[in-house]
Formats: sequence, structure tokens, C-alpha cells
Amino acid sequence: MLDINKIRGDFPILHRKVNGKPLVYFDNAATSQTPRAVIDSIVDYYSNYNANIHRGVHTLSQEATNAYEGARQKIQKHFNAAKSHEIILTSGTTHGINMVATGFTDLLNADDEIIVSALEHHSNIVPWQMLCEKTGATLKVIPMTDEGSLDMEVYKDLLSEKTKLVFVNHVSNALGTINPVKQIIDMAHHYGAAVLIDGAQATPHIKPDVQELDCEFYTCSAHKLCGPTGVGMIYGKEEWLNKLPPYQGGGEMISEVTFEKTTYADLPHKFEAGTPNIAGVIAFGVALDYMNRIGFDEIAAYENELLEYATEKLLSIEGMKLYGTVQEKASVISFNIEGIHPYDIGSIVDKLGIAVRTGHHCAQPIMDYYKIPGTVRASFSFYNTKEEIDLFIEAVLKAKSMLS
Ligand code: 7TS
Repeated sequence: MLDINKIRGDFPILHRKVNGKPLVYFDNAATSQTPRAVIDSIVDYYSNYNANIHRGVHTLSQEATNAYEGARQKIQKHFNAAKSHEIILTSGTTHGINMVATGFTDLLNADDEIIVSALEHHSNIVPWQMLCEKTGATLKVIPMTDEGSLDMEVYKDLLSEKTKLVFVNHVSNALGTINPVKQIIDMAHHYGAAVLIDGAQATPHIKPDVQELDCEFYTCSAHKLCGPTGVGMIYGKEEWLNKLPPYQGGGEMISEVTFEKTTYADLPHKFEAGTPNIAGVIAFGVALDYMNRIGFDEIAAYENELLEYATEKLLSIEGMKLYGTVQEKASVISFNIEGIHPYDIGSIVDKLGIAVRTGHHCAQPIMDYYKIPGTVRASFSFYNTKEEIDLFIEAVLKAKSMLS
């Protein structure tokens, strides 16, 4: 059992008011809120040991380097990567996907095929379309079903000796569907294809084991799991990170530079050109510590309770249409009320202090499938409560009566 009151006490922002009402924050799939321990770690860094890393003999630089590399080890442990240099620190999921997509430019040819799913965020679609434009390779799409799951029969048929890469999200940001990634990975490996898993939405709810999954790449953003914005990681199997060229050239990623030839640094530095977000990476490690202290099993069980509670209450509203109705779901609810634009609901509930996201959620193909402009999306975290869901339901009913 989680002590929600104690947990809520860790998050300063949860005590503010919005439009004169206590904040109810249900936009966790966009970004999660930040506990005091994470905020303190950033203040501590800039107050006490702000210095550039990996290059100074002086004490501050050594302290900053130790804290930064210590965070990498925490991330390695959290995801159960075999080696710490298989963890590349990035600015977020988008960065990680682009690093791999750009790196594959020289590894694909015009006869090759790569496979995406219909449930992706734009950041796991557009970089691959750009890769196909450059290489002439073909992008194939695993279709979705009405319930918001992937059509695995079609996936089976799409795979062939031509398939070089498969990239899917672990959890859909727009619908909350938890995809059968282990099965997707095993099926791709049967044809020798590499797999990238976009873990941006899974990592706040699930503790993935990259060795057990056996994926080639797994990427996520710190800001969705209680860390700061502008930081993330991509795990890559060592042999694959060695195959890919560096993403950016610059300081830190070299072994030796002359005007005739530059040789690159070993992993992970080959992919970490320039001064990184040092405070952010350290804070990412603190955020993982914080969430692990609470426990991912406990988080998932509690969020599931919130999901079931909210689903039942929402379904009792006349004209309610939920999108994403599979059993295996993270705590994300997407919905519309017949005859009402999602934006109007979002605006009215905001006046009542409640933050939800409205629109296409950067997943336009899903909206096109349902032939809708967007949805209202409420996404819950372990610091939310059933009382907040009651306030939300009241607010939605109020919006409905004002708009219909
Ligand atoms: N992949 C998925 C599945 C996502 O949900 C997001 C962000 C990204 C990638 C990109 O992450 P970033 O940290 O690099 O921006 N999703 C959302 C969302 O659902 N609402 O706002 C951002």
C-alpha cells in the first residue's frame, strides 16, 4: 500500500492552486511532476559542484564526473543493461530515436524494409520516414484494431528477410495500450531484424529489463518519470552501438583529432559530443532512486486501481466514447463526448483547476483511424487520488451541461 499523502508531500507543485482551485494534474503522459529530492539535487549541483565533466583535474570537475557517471550506473542497473557503456545519455526519447535512425543511413539499401506500428508518437515515425527518403528503403506499418491493439497477424506477414529494423512503442501515449513487445522482438529476431523500443510512456509505470526483452535499443525520457526535461537515455547492445556511426561530431566524442583524420572515442562517449545536461543526468539518477524506493510493482498496482475507477465513472456519462479499450493498459484514458469538441472540455476543466491534454497527442495516424480530430486525455500517476478523479468527473459533467 502506498502512503499517498506522504508521497504528495514530496511534490511541491501539487500544493498550488490553478484558477483559484487546487491543482488536479492529469497530464502525466506529457510530463510528470518533480519530487523535492530531484529539485534539491539540481540546486545542490549548481550550488556546490558545478563544473564540466571528464576533462578537469580539479576537485569540482572530479565530483561532477563521479556524480554523472554514477547516474549512468544507476540507469544501467534500473534497466538491467549488461554494461554501463551501453547506456547513452541523451536529451530525451526524440534524440535517442534520431540517433539510431540517422545512424542507419549507411546500413540500409533501397531493397530493405523497416516496420513501424500504427500506434506511434510522431517522434517514432518521422525520423524513419526521413531515413527512408535518404536510403530508398520502404516503411511498412503494423495496423491497429478498433480496441487499440496491434494486429499481430499482419505483423507476422509483414516480416521477411528484407526486414532490417522494427520500431514500436512499449506503451501508446494516446491510448495507453501496453504492446506485446517481447513477442514483437522475438518475431523480428527470427528474420535477423533489429528492434528499437520507444519506452517513453512505459518507463513511468514498468521497470523494463533490456536483457530479458533482448531488444537492440530501448529509449526513454527522464521528464516522464519524475526527472527533469531535456534528459533521457538510449540503451543499445554494444555490438549495435559499435556498428552505428557517431550522431554528432564535437568535443568529448573523439580519440584523436588532426586535420587529416579524426578517430572516435570508445562507447559511450562516441555518442555524447559536447557538454551534456550534467545536472539533469544526475537528477535523472535521483528520480530513478525515488521511484524505486516507492516500487514499480506498487506504482503499477495503484495506477491500475485509478484507471479502473476512472474508467467506470467516465463510462457512466451519457454520450461517452472511450478510445483504447484493451485489457493490458497503462493509466491513460482517451475519450470524447458525443457532439462536443475535446478542446472545449479541456478548456472548461482547466478553469476548474484540472490539467488534461486535448488534441491528437502527436499521434495523428491513431486519430485518422478513428476519424476524429483528437481526444481528451487524462493520464494518472502514483501521486493522483480517487478524490481527484471525482473532481474530474464533476468537472466533465459540468462541461457537458454547458456545451450540449
Ligand atoms: N514517444 C512517445 C511514446 C511519447 O509519448 C513521447 C512524448 C515521445 C516519444 C517524445 O518524447 P520527448 O521527451 O522526446 O519529447 N509524448 C508526449 C505526450 O504524449 N504528450 O506530450 C508529449
